[in-house]
Amino acid sequence: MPRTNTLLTCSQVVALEERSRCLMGRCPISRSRLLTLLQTRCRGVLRSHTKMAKGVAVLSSSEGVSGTVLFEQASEDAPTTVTGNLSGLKPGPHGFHVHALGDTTNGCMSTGPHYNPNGKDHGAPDDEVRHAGDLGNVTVGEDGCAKFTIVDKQIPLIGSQSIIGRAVVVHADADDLGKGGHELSKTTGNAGGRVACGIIGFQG
Ligand SMILES: [Cu+2]
Ligand SMILES: [Zn+2]
Repeated sequence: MPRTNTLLTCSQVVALEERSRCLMGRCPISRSRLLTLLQTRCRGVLRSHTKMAKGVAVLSSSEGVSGTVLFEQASEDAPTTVTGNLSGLKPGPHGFHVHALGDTTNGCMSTGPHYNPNGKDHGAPDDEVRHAGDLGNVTVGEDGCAKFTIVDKQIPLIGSQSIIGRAVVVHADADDLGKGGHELSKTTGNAGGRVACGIIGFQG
């Protein structure tokens, strides 16, 4: 039996164990036996990889903006669905991002820059070159409210690039998606002040 190695997945460990059984003359293992082994021995692990992950951010603001943003990721390889309800905003487009830090000690200013684990320039959600946290704009109606759904592949809840513990930020102005020609276009989309933010936490 190989040494337990936390870098191996459960299925890899089972496969290695079966290979060492082989060396001891109890061989060969059939494909169906290996599958049965994986299903019985790795059930908990497999389930943890396929379980729906949920997150939530409750937005608060010193400027009368409030709202809730929900995040759902069905499995590690699935995109994340973001569903939001905001109120108290001026009508029109507003930049909407995941920022790097879940720190609101100095209000939304302490949430850091856009979440950017791959060291890229600011862009639109469907651009190749973008910050992972670039979710574009949300559109606010005449009643000051926005209801939106965004599906995105760069903001996982599961895995090493998880956005849990980071923050969502709503801006005063439109995000120019990196194309406005302003000196801030390639870093923030020149989206103006941070009018509301919330820390993304796990939801049950
Ligand atoms: Cu932002
Ligand atoms: Zn950005």
